[in-house]
Amino acid sequence: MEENISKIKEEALNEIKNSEDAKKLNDVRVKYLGKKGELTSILRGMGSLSPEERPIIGSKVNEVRDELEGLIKQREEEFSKLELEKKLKEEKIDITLPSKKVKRGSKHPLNRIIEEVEDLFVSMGYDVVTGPELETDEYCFERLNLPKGHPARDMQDSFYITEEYLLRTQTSAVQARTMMANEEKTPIRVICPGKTYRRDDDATHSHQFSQVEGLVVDKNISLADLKGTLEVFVRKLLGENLELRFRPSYFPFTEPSYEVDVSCFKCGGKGCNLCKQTGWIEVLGSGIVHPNVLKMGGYDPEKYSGFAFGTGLDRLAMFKYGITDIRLLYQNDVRFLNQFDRLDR
Ligand code: 2NL
Repeated sequence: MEENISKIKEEALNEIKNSEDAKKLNDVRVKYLGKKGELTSILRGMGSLSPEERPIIGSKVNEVRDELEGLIKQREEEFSKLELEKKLKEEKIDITLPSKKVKRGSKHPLNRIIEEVEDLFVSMGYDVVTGPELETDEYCFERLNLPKGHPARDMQDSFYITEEYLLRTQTSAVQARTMMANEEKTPIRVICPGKTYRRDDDATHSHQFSQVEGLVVDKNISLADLKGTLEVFVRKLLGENLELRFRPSYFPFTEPSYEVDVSCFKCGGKGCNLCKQTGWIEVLGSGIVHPNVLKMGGYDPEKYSGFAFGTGLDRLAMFKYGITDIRLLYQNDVRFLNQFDRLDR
């Protein structure tokens, strides 16, 4: 019996030594020390031994079991240490590697222009006012001296939702609302930036575009105020050395009306492809507010006068940043937008 125990011990020691991994080692444990293991069955069979043999065999088995358990534990620790080393090697992080670049957004060119225009007019004492994009026929046309049947309110050009409602074709409705809302009829100095809608879509026209309009109403407002203000506006935004040219024109809401040209900022007025060889580029529409518009806004045209202007922010952004297709401003292609991130730094 004792020989048998020694033989089991030798075998077990060998197997423990030769087990290649934690799983094999566990198999060895089960084989010798488990419930049905070889050493355990000797203990179970103790009943058949003589009373003298029992304590001797019992203590021998316990001794071998303790020794095997100790060795298994030691081997287990070796395995887990190896495992950890392997993991550390495989999952090593090189903290000296350069980090992944954090992608930063950039300000959209249109928002740059809008903010610049707003800052400029706020510095001259104007308020920035916004209003709804879905407008009524009354505020979009009627109150701007465009009665029903007027050729400028051609159905082909506007997005009508119902007979009464349409997507605003210009932001003038906001100024009309501003005049109405001013119950004390005090002087007005506002700019109204925002999205506007028209039914076209090509390289220079988008069905949705952005405008800013301005309105000043006060006593004794004259053409000199209009010219001086627009000169400051254009020169601050596009270049201090630019010349302005006021060309008589027609708008239903102003009388007299002027289109404002600026000397070509590409060729300086000599003539190039941008100014179509004329030396001038049209940038603004403007005029002295029509008495009918003042009257409908609740202002007495005998006491008050005003000037107004409007310009396309898309066009201004295109000029300022050399963009040739207006649709680029609305497609939000990151390859396009990325080009503006450097301008902040
Ligand atoms: C243009 C021309 C213009 C106005 C807009 C206006 C508004 C009121 C009264 C009088 Cl409430 N006028 N707005 C006046 C002249 C021209 O816009 O070319 N826009 C893109």
